Amino acid sequence: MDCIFCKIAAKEIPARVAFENERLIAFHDLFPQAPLHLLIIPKAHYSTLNDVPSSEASLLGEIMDTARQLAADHGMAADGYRVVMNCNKHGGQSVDHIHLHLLAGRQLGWPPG
Ligand code: DGP
Repeated sequence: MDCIFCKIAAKEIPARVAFENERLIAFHDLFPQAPLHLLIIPKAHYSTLNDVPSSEASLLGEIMDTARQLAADHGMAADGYRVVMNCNKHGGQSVDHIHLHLLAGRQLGWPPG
């Protein structure tokens, strides 16, 4: 499959990996929008959030829990952080493999553009 994030998960293309287990991998975004900008992805390919069956809700929970843990590991929990998963065109999704953005380390604006 010609998916850049599958290739990162398979170590076929390099990334700055921050965390990995059997189901997930987290790595630094190539175009960081904050001092800490990680992407947490499942190793299994799901194109968008719409494609994740409810039977895999625990995987979504694990992605969120990993983001929380990584924020804490980087000393960002108390000051705070943002988690975002874009979906399809109106959501601004540009890579068709689900990924949770973890942004931290500066005051983030709201609402997003
Ligand atoms: P989104 O717009 O939500 O689909 O975010 C995709 C993010 O992926 C974007 O912030 C840039 C990042 N990205 C795109 N290609 C690569 C890559 O090859 N390596 C890494 N580390 N990040 C990438």
